[in-house]
Amino acid sequence: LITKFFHMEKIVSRGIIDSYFAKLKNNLDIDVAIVGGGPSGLVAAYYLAKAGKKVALFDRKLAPGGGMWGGAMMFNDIIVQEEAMPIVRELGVSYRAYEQGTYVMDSVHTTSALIYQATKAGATLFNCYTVEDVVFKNERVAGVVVNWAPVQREGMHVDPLTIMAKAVLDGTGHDCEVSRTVARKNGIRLNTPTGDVIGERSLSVEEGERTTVENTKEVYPGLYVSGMAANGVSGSFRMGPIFGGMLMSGKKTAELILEALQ
Ligand code: 48F
Repeated sequence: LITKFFHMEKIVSRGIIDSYFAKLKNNLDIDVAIVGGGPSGLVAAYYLAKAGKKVALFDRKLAPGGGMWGGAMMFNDIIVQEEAMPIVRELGVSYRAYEQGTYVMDSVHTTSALIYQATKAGATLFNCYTVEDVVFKNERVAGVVVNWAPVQREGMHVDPLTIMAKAVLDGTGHDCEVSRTVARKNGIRLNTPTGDVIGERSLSVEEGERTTVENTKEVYPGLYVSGMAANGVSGSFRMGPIFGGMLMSGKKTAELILEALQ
């Protein structure tokens, strides 16, 4: 019995290390690197993986899902409008019709469904990773520079690694972290009215929802924005706990990237 348990411990450790490093090696050169596992990033990951692309999603949190887990003020329900319901239905999320073409769903159920469907479609999820920079090649964004989130949080001086990708998606939410990093480099102009990250405006539901989808685009060769990052980059409104725009933005990004990769 003692021998059996001794061997089990070795198998557990070796199994995890073998599997994890094979997964990491298999994702060093991919089609799409998604930064941020909020609703828009997860939906983009789902549609890109479903279309057969090699997709990895990086999120600095232990539990990806971004700002959707907590609903509003930790009241764990969200609202989605009719326009986005085809996505909700495709992802198999349970919902209840509410008023005037809106639907209510449990935020924890919805977030976990998005994570499940994205990974089941074939996207690989790397949690506890911070994307601290991008790789530049031939005047294009050509990959992401990654480090352990705790390394960054502790301020440790540890160099990162790189993941090469044909397209990079900034789905980092309100902070627009990847786009800000790119815009800071000398001589770079983003595809926005000022050439820079403009920063989000105050809350306006209809306006914010509409512009989230409109602002979903390639902001620099190889770099796309979705969700709240799309609105932050282009200077549009936030919208609070209505999530249809986030889902539609994720789907639109996937379509734009698929078109570009063809
Ligand atoms: O903010 P977030 O949920 O992204 P989103 O898809 O959705 C926005 C809504 O949740 C909500 C809203 C709708 O009413 O306004 O805010 O735009 O998720 C962003 C994710 O990105 C991760 C972060 O941990 C979060 O899970 N993230 C941010 N910066 C980095 C990052 C980074 N540099 N590296 C890795 N992950």
